[in-house]
Amino acid sequence: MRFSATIACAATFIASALACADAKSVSAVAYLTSTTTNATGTVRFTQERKNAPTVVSYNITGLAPGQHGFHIHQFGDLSGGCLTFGPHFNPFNETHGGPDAEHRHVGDFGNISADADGNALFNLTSKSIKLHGRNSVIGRGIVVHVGEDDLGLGGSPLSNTTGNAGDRAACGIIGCKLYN
Ligand SMILES: [Cu+2]
Repeated sequence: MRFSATIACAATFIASALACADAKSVSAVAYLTSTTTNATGTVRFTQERKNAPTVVSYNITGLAPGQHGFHIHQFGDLSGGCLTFGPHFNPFNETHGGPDAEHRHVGDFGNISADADGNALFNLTSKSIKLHGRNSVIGRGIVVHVGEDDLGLGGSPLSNTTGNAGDRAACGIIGCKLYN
């Protein structure tokens, strides 16, 4: 009984993963949490077809007012909290930059702006974020930082890797959405 339940669970998981990967329109969602700040929120991604831009919408609360670095990081590994999300997602081995820079990590969103109540709510479109293919961001992590990303212009060694955005305020794993 236990064995067959395990098989059924594995089969369901594989079927779900294939459905997510094969759908023409792919949607993903990340729920951001934190063990060190009050920040929480949701980031949603939709790519209508393989070469279409990806629409990203986020609704994050509990931030300090002002600018916060916002990136896709390489891993969706919460075993050590946000710290085990690793560096920025950078499949083309580029230097860190702003969202419109020529040289940038795929995961470089730049900054999000929290209002006086600590809320950050926005929609954007990205040509570099993919939900299809080998550089899909599904399974990777998204992080909002305590500090502002200098977009690679800060003139320090960290500027070219992290943008000096400071500690990780909240993070979430980018997973297949329940219904596409
Ligand atoms: Cu980051």
